[in-house]
Amino acid sequence: MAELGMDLNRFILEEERRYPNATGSLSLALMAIESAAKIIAAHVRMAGLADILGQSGNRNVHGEEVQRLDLFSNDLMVRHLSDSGQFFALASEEMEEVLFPEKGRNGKYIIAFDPLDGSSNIDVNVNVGTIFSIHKKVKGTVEDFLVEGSAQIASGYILYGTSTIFVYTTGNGVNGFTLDPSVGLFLLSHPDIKIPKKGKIYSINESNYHNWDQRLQRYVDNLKAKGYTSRYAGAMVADVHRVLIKGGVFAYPADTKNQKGKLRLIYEASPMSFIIEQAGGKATTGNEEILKIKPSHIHEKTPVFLGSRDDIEELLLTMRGEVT
Ligand code: P6P
Repeated sequence: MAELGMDLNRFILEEERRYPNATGSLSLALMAIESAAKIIAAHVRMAGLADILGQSGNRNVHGEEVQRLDLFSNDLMVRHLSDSGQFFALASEEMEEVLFPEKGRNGKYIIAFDPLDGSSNIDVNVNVGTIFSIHKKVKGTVEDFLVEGSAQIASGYILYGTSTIFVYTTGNGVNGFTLDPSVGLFLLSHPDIKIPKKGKIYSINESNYHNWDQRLQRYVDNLKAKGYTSRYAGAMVADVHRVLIKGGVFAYPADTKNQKGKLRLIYEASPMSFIIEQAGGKATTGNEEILKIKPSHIHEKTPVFLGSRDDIEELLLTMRGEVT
């Protein structure tokens, strides 16, 4: 059993030892993400001083204004993941096409990531995060990304907040590691995370209320009547981490403005759903399990409802008209 304070690298290696046939490739893959995360954390902490605030003048595939720290974080992730040699292909929110790094030609894995999720929070010093999803390389083409989220080998996120926490799963539960900047190590702070069966928090952008399906409006109205409180940071990593720790529900639904919602499946919804389900929660589009969706392209969007089992089950009953 891992003890509190164990550093992430030792934890990764101890997990590897549980698999006699492990080659160490996944360990090296995770450690490459860890290294990039430490550097991103240092730059996020310095964002106000390092003159890398403000708009880069670029726009990403979704036409969204790209912050310079987004570009920096994406370039850093690409460099560390490529240099590790463990990844045959990289897909990123900030890159229109999949990248096949020269050094990764023998890589066993592929990785999809959002290098700096919630980047609109950068300039106002509110939480941002990095999200990653690791799959096996199969055909060695873009199609390797177009598989169900349930096939993920590992997924996780790094939340750059009051402290920096690295949360991940390889399908054997969820563990969280908090960065001790004085020694530059992620230390086990949240062993074997389990999401509360039911919460008292809902996290959704209510400015879209009038664009929602009326059954969703009814669900949220009922939560208020039951005394749930609203919390919304506008960064998926921060809002989902809160639900993971305290319970409740996070939602980014489809609406009349966004027919498929706003969040991207392979590098936002799918990795976060894997974490939530590994911690005992549920993740759905409102019609199907998120981890069962087979994407048709790497930037595909999906509605997202995830969180405590009882809360999501009640949401599903309401959306199906079985609860009024
Ligand atoms: P809205 C951040 O831009 C993001 O992609 C997610 O991190 C977050 O959950 C969502 O968009 C916030 O969107 O429309 O509420 O600002």
